[in-house]
Amino acid sequence: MTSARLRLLHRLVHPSDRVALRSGDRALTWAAWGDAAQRYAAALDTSGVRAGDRIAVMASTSLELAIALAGHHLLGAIHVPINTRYEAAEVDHILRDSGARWLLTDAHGPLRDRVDGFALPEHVERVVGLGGHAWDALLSEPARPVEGPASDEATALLIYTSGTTGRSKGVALPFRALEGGIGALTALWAWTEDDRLVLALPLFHVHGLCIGLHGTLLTGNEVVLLPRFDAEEVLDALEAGGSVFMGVPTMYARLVAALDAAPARGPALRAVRLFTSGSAALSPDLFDRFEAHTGHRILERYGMSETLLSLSNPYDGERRRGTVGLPVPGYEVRICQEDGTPCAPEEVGELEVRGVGLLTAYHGLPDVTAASFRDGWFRTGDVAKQGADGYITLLGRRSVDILKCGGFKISAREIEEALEGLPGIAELAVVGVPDEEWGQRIAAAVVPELHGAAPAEHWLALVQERCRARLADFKCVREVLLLDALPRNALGKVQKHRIVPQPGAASRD
Ligand code: MLC
Ligand code: AMP
Repeated sequence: MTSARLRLLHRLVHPSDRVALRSGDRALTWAAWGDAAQRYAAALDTSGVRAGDRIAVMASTSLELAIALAGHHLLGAIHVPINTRYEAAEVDHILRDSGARWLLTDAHGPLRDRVDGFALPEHVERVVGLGGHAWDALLSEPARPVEGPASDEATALLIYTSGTTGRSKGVALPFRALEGGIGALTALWAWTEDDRLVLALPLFHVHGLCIGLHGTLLTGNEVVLLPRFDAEEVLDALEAGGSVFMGVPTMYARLVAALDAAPARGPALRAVRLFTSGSAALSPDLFDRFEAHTGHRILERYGMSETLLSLSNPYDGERRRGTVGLPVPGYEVRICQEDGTPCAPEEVGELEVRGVGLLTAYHGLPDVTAASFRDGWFRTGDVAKQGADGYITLLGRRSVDILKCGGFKISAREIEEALEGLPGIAELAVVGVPDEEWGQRIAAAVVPELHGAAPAEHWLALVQERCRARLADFKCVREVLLLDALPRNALGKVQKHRIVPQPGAASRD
């Protein structure tokens, strides 16, 4: 019996001359991907990096990033992706918490300039620019077999995700989850070697990284890597022979806007085999408008960094708009009341998941890990209901402190902490306002010390200046709601659900 890790990587060690990856006008065959990854893994080994050591990767999408990922898996070094939009404090936390030994980044350009401005913790021994001189030197090492971990429970990825507290947590995903969970999903979606995936998702979250690159490793399809999402470029790549596209709803909103502007492009997309959506709720309106343009019913599915993809609409059966479908093979789900009693059909409760794709632990947080499970079931924090026919509908999150903007998970508490101590502000609470394009828009409810002292624009400018200095751009407050006091319950707890305007309601100022 081979291990999950070897099954995940088998196409790299028994390679072919078919194209695996494309980026701009460059292409890499399976043979070239496998050779480069083996050279890099050998060079890591020679440098003293061992299985279980952490390598942080804060780098733009590129062929080199895919080589690095595969090299890490060959050796069993843990790949720690970092959002390329993060600022110094956010990166510092991940580097320290993971204890990363190396940091891979871009060889040059704006991201590299930003990284060069960071003060790195001492345990980061090397910073390597992908595609630069140091990288070339590593890849000049002759390929040789390196011994990776045999256990399916060895950690392959440490993915940082926001929680209800300010600090992000590292989700340890083992080879078992990647091979089993993603393998089941790609089989369900009938991915084959003949598919060409158009991948414009970032490669630091499970949506782009795990389904996109690990799905490709398992299936042997071709990937067109796009460095960023641009609706026109995605349409071009699909028209040029792409067969699968995966996106977050904000991307579909932009694709529909592009098709509204150029409806003649819609029929060409009928040749595409599959469109999937996830990471945030796809509105029924968007689903319908996309179908009207292209004839495609988007396959919506549900996942989490901690569980990978546990629910999916069927590939062959009915793709029901507004639902996330049925359990992926290898997963079980249940919906429970607060005390753990299973809900009846149509009754609303918390979604719990168990199965092949689950994390082993939150890195270094045994108590938090234990508290996230109930009787072996992972508590997702998502609120859902299940119809009598099994289809599951998501209704939101238990915590108002977790926001999703453009598919990025954001902690309201982290933003509140960054905004502490601003002059003239007595109280402040961060909330998500429903937004058609972004899912949620970040707003700050502000109670000034002196009422009427300044208009909302003043507070917005103040708050945004602080956001820009301390947080990634996508966590920036977009709107200020001026209040006389924050609504509180009898115990003094802020009741954010009383602040958030409902869809269609006028925003307050
Ligand atoms: C940004 N803008 C906003 C905004 N966010 N305006 C209003 N509300 C918001 N929330 C503004 C910016 O200030 C900017 O304005 C302009 O919109 C463009 O913003 P941007 O952030 O630069 O856009 P872009 O780079 O195009 O990013 C959009 C996106 C990106 C959809 C491509 O958000 C993205 O890549 N999302 C994917 C995230 C992802 O992969 N999630 C998966 C998590 S895994 P200006 O004026 O500055 O130009 C997971 C599990 C699972 O969830 O199930 O998959
Ligand atoms: P992340 O922690 O970034 O992996 O985000 C996981 C969260 O994204 C889930 O807990 C859900 O709240 C949300 N999510 C993922 N897919 C969907 C979907 N199809 N519909 C609604 N929310 C989703």
